[in-house]
Parts: sequence; C-alpha cells; structure tokens
Amino acid sequence: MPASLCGTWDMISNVNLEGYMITLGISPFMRKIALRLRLRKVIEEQGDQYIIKTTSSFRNYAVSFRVGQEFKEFTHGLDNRHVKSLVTWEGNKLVCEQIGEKKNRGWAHWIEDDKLHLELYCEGQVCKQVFKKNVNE
Ligand code: YOG
Repeated sequence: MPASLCGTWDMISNVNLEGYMITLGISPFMRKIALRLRLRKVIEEQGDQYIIKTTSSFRNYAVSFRVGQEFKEFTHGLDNRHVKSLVTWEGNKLVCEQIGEKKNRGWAHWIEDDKLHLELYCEGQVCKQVFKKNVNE
C-alpha cells in the first residue's frame, strides 16, 4: 500500500517548468508569470474519486477522476486543450496519460522521503516538482 498522496503540499523545487511550458505553446508573458509562482497541491480522496487542486496566487486548476476510468479533461487556464486522460497506479506511482494533440503527455505523482514528487511531461520535456507537506492546512 503506497503512502497516501492526500493532504496540502507546498512546492519546494521546480525544474524545467520552462521547457514543459514551451512544448505546450505557452506565451513568453504567461511563462514568466508561471515561473514565479509557488504552487500548492491539495489532494483529496472522496470515495473512489481523487481531486487534485493546483493553486497559486495567480490561477487555480482542479481535476477529479476515478483511477482506471478514462475521462475528458480540459486544461482550462493552462494550455486550454482537450485531452482524454487515464490515471492508473504503476507500482507506487499515480500516473496520468493525457491523450491529445501533444504526444507523450502526462504526469506522475509519488511519495518519496515524506515529500510529494511530480513529473509533468510532454514531448520529451520533463518538469520535476517536489512539494513538502503543509501540516497547518
Ligand atoms: O497537475 O497538470 O498534479 O492537474 C503546472 C503549470 C500558470 C499560468 C500546473 C497557472 C502549467 C499558465 C498544473 C498555474 C503551466 C501556464 C496555476 C500541473 C502551463 C501554463 C495552476 C498539473 C496535475 C498533477 C493535476
């Protein structure tokens, strides 16, 4: 049984968000804003549903899904694309495949050293983010 991803997590490192955003076609102006944000993840489990909220002082993004059940996702406020997403467990990693216009797109979350790890990938670019648990929220 993998350690729970649930909780409030604050970003402590962010590597190659720029490369990830360039592959998604995000404008230089928006990339500059996004690079300055300290992102927070709020991950909740409600019954058989997961809810992952990404929040910041600028914009928020939320997705909810059932593991193993394909769903339609619109990346509203990010790159504004429609994808078909499927989240599964691969060992201790919660892995999402986002099928659409962009190839090899998705993300993976896992716990390592009490921290929440995230890889966001798209067309060969990988953004690596690490979050530490916020015990006050
Ligand atoms: O998370 O897909 O946890 O959905 C990553 C930055 C910045 C302006 C955010 C908005 C994406 C737009 C979501 C940031 C950069 C810049 C506020 C990552 C793209 C465009 C949210 C994500 C998954 C896994 C769950």
